[in-house]
Amino acid sequence: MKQLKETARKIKSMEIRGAGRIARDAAGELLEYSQRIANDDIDDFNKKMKFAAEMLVGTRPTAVSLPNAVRAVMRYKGATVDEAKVDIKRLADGFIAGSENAVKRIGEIGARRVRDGDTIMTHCNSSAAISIMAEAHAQGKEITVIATESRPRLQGLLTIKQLDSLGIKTSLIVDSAVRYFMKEVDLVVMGADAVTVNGSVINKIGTSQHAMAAHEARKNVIIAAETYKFSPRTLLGELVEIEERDSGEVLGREKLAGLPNVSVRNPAFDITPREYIDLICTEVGAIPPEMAYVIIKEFLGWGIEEMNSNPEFH
Ligand code: RI2
Repeated sequence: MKQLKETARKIKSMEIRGAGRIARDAAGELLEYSQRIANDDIDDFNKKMKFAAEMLVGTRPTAVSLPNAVRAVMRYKGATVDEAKVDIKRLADGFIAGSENAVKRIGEIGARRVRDGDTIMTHCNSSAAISIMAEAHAQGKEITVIATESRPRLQGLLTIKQLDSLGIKTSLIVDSAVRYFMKEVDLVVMGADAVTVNGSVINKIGTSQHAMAAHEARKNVIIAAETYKFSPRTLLGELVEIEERDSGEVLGREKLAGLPNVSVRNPAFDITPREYIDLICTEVGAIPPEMAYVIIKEFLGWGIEEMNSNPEFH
């Protein structure tokens, strides 16, 4: 229980972050938690697993990869605790390996859209988006990257360090300079925390500004997103909740003291409508955003009939 709580805390505080990593770590935690349950009573075991699943899913509301990963593991079957543990291991290991492969495959597929000499703009810190840039670079294409700081958490600094270690030339810019630099850009590549059934993309706050500026300048926008970032619940008409984080991330609490009329808003994500997205690059292929439904149904395995009869979705 202590370790479960610690993992949940780390996801909430963003020590563990990035939609893909959150999903893999949640699956890994469910596996480890299950193996630590000593009780032989299957009903009690199932109850404990459900409790752990709910705790993990409750940590961050927007990244759909998190409930999708948890759901993938919680599909386990077993008449006894031992059987259940074996099945959980199979499912969790399968999810984690599949996720790692997916990020690699997205790199290979996405790199085909990158030409030698391209300048790529990116936002925040997405391992799937970086996989595309890394693969293009590994193929010998000379690319230059423009990366935004991504306030308030400055994940852009992680991106420039990763790109630098790969030997990719990168410029860091402030978030408000996106439109200013768009004329120098050939391609915008960003990640996703969630993709809805109508092909809208939810990603780090500011993503929609990148996409709109790119659209205005007639530059292509590629979203790098594994299939488990597509949201089955949106098929039932639900909206993806946008996480609003602590205002202290923006200003620091102390700076607000003595300003009784001021508040700070801090949404972590925004929604980019599909008209501003040229391609979503998944591990099963590069698709137009209009094909999001097919991914949810065919590759995530959740059809509307199954969801209607599954209490987890209600
Ligand atoms: P990968 C991150 O969210 C960013 O919004 C990033 O674009 C997205 O997850 C996907 O990241 P946060 O955890 O899965 O920083 O591609 O809030 O690494």
